[in-house]
Amino acid sequence: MHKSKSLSILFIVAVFFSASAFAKIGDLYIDGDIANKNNNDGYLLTADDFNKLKKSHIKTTTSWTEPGHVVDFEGVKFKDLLTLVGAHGKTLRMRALNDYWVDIPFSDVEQYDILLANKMDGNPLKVRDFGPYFVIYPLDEFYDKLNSPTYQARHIWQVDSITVIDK
Ligand SMILES: Nc1nc2c(c(=O)[nH]1)N[C@H]1C(S)=C(S)[C@@H](COP(=O)(O)O)O[C@H]1N2
Ligand SMILES: [Mo]
Repeated sequence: MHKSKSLSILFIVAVFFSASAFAKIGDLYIDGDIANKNNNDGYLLTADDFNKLKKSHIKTTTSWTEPGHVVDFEGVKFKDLLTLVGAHGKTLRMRALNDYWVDIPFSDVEQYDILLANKMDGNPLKVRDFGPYFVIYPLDEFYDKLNSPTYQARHIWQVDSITVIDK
């Protein structure tokens, strides 16, 4: 093999490995007031890691999906996620790929047992349909309490990071 050719292969391999050090779609980064860390100051869950966690479901209609169709959302309950990272705090600052962010109080985790969904009717959520992660409340079950702009705004989709805040 020519030296220049093997050098260019080496270059491509180097670029590939360095690119893998950057965040990928489906990576979920949790930081802030957490006891368990696996990546600098935070906990990095790749899409594969997420898929290995215990799955839960919320079945509900939403104002973003087909009217009248009860969607089967699958994902990981916040309770389980917060246990995994050893979260201690009062607020979850949720951020999305599009730089939208919203605060969700821990009391919602207790009261509504909310879900970080990555599947809808069995299909993985793509970025174009709310993926990689979409916060879901049991909207039909608590319609009177949750049918408000405050809770609509907490239904953040395209989630990619969470900061646990102790205030
Ligand atoms: N990723 C992301 N999620 C988001 C938003 C956003 O801009 N980006 N807007 C929030 C707000 S403020 C509301 S009221 C609802 C809006 O949903 P709609 O744009 O379908 O009406 O989604 C919430 N989730
Ligand atoms: Mo909103």
